[in-house]
Amino acid sequence: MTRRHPLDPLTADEIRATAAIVRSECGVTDRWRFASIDLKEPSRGSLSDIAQSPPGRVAEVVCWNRDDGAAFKGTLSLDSNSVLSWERLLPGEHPAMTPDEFHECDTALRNHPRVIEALAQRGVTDMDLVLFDTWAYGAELVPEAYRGRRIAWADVWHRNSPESNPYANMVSGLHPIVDLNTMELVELEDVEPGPPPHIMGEYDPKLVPGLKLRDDIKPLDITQRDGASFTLDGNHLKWQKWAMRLGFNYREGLVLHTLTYEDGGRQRNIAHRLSFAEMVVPYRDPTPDHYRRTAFDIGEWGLGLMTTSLELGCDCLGEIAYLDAVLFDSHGEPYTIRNAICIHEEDDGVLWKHVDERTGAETRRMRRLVVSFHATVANYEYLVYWRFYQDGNIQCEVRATGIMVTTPFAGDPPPYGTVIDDRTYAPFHQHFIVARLDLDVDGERNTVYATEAAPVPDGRYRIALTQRATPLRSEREGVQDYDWGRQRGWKVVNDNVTNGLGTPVGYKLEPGAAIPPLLDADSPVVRRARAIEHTLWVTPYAEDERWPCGEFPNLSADDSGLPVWTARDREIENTDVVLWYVFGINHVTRPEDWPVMPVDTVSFWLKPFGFFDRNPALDVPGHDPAHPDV
Ligand SMILES: [Cu+2]
Repeated sequence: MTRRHPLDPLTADEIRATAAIVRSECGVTDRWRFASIDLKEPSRGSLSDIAQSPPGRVAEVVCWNRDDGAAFKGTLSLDSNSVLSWERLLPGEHPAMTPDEFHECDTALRNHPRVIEALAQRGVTDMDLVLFDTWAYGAELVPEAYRGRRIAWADVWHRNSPESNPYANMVSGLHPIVDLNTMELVELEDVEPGPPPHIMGEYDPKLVPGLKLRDDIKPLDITQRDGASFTLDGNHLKWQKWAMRLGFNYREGLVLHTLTYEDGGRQRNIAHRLSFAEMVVPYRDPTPDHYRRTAFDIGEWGLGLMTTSLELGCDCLGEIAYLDAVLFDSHGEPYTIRNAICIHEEDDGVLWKHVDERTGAETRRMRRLVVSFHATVANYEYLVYWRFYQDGNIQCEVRATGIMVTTPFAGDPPPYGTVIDDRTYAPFHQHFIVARLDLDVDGERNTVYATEAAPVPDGRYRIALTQRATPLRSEREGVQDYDWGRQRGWKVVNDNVTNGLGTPVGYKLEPGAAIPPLLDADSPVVRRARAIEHTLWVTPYAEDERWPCGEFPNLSADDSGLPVWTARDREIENTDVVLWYVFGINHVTRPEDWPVMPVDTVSFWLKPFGFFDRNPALDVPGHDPAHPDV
């Protein structure tokens, strides 16, 4: 059996042991709930000699007492079964939402006489067809009487039939407000709706009237008769010259650790850790059904907890390796998400090519390694793909799909969305993702340079174009925005290491899918998510700085992450830098996104820039070396 590595996620036994320690040592009873149980990753220093002195296994836990709301964060040694720290959360800090509460809230509401009555008034009497979709809040929008409590609000949806799409029919104007600790309905907003629209919101072929499936598609098989070219040893993944360690946690989902590329016999460092640290989805519609609707899918709900099992032939084609993920429920019991992470290779067209008049064509096909996971956050799905290429490129792609939030309207359509069906519109919204990129280009000491095109205005031909690279020396300088006019990008450079040409080695962040907030700086959403106000932030590595909108965005009023850390204006030159890259989708909803959205795809790239001396993919063979006759 493969020996566990200090960065491997907690096992089911370790999750059980963590819950048992806090029960026996901290007075945690059955009335308590767990919002998180996670590995406290060992410090990078302690990873240097794990064979001689492996770092201890430490778990980090957030849990709270449902009786009085008191919430605590603890760290626990799994080697000595002891409590290392146990601290109460500050006022205003609330543990993240849990899937168990989502389900309990649904059960409480579907059995509540006032809710049953309100639905009956609207002609909805079969409660089996109703779905209650609980959302988290910003503190400022919680009705004053309930502030400080663990309050959530809900949408109500209903299915036309037992297997039809619940998100096809919003019960507009009906919004329960619930205390999640007591599951008490504290308020029921009930605004009389207009007449229901006649819409077709089904995507399951058997429910789509008159749908004829295409019959002109022949099989396309992906086969690798000798198997895949990667090896997976526990969580350690090797493919051609790339090597990395795969991690997974409740909040970020997939994490990539210790990413290296082999070059001339040397394992060269590129990144220490890559992950998604936050996702902020504000709906830009101030009407009663939507004004509260801002999701922090990572900080409030957890991309890991929302991760769904992948299926061969549908989600991934070819020779696939899967990794399961082990998570916890709110009672501290472990469970497994089967096939949570998919690893496979893909053909990606031409890698490089030239046709010489005399010698003919030299063409190389490109192969890429893809590491992916899919999260379903209620109506929406996020498909996350990290891709590694033979030329040293790294692409991070996100595909948004699933079902849009839609609402019926009476009279003129509201200006905050697109009409997508009979008297029904889909509100505009944005998906901001904050990628946390802890790069280590040939070592820890790196400097980020903003690079810009700099045309020379005078000169004989008025054609000169130069490139300007400005080092970002402090956190204030590290706050950067996308600039199309100057083709701004960011190069992460190790000034202490030069390539064969004598220039410092670097990797460049190419800013794909950068979107502006388009929000007033004083809006409650921005106050909770200052991180989305800029395209890039750069901080010096600090172990406890992981959550750009704060550790506890649930019911938050202010962003206690990036804006607070960077206010110190620490030096970021020639040090272990962390880049926080904000990208996403400004989702101007389309009729074609209904009733299920074809994927909306966005990505950014990390590309070697002087990391190598020349094209590192010259050594890619022109044909399959195992089958030269092919
Ligand atoms: Cu969207």
